[in-house]
Amino acid sequence: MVGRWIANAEVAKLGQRRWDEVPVLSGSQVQILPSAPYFFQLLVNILDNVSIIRCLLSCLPRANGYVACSFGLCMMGEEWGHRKRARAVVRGVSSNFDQAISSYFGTHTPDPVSAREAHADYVAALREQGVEIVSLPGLDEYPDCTFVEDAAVVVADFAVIPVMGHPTREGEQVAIQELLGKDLGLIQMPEGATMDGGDVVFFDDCFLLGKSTRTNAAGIAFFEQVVGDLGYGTMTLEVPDSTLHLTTVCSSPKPGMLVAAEGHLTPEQLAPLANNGVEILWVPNEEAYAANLIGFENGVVIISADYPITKRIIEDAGFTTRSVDMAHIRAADGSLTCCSIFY
Ligand code: CIR
Repeated sequence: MVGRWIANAEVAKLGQRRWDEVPVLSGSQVQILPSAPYFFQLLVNILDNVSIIRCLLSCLPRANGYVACSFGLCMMGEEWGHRKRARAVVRGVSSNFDQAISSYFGTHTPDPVSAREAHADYVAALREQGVEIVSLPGLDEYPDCTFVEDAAVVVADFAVIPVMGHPTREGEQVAIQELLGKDLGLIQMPEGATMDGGDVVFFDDCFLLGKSTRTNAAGIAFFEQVVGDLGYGTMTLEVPDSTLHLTTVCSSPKPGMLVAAEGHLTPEQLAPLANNGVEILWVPNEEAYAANLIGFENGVVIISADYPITKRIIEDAGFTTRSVDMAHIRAADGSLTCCSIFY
């Protein structure tokens, strides 16, 4: 049934009227959905109208001009149940990692050998937390392939396959799509829309979405509709051009809590969340890179090594930290969350 909701989302985006003609990707195949019974069509229409109202409300102008919120988003709680930590897709470092794109945090030429060592420790840190690792081989022809987060976004039992925002990275998605398609339904973003998974922060009942140089308005609109039909809210944040992705400077160590980097995001932008009871830990601009971390239900947070202020902030908040030296991953603008897709 849920798959049909997704089909309906695509109908609206693609301008098609016959919902049973909409292709939904599953594995490497395209399936044509069967006709729906009348009562289900009725239900879909009602949901559609709810979606339209939500959409209209999200278009209301905001005083600070930065934030657009979906209606009814983010019932913040301490509930871990929505977060997936059982398995993670990771991918080896390309032998051509020295040609990876590096325009933000990267300050020196990426080195494949050192990056492989860092990646191995990263994978070890995930395994220590009981995560089952599903590892794909690195690809010579895709220097950035280790940053799998950008290639797919898991939403409940589905994976949204975005049109990635940098053209050199497009082919990275093929193997990831095939792999995730074995366990999840696949939803392909239409051409014209762009999004990198790095612009999506899952926050339990809602998704925080970064509008960035990689993620455009159409990408956000498509994603909003897909997750809205699955019962999630969204909140869009303007990512400054000085910042690659939203996850680069914002992550969530546990439900109800965000870590954000000063100088990249502002308290005004996050005020709708803070006003809703979300606790926000700010890390100073000079440690902005460390705002990207991975939390686990047992209170362990994987953090990047050598950011002492952030380490103290996280530990003072009651977490136990596990540091990974990310310097050689950072050289290609990659952070902790970029190297995995949890599902
Ligand atoms: C890129 O520019 O696409 C890669 N060099 C870095 C991608 C990092 N991914 C992420 O923040 N999610």
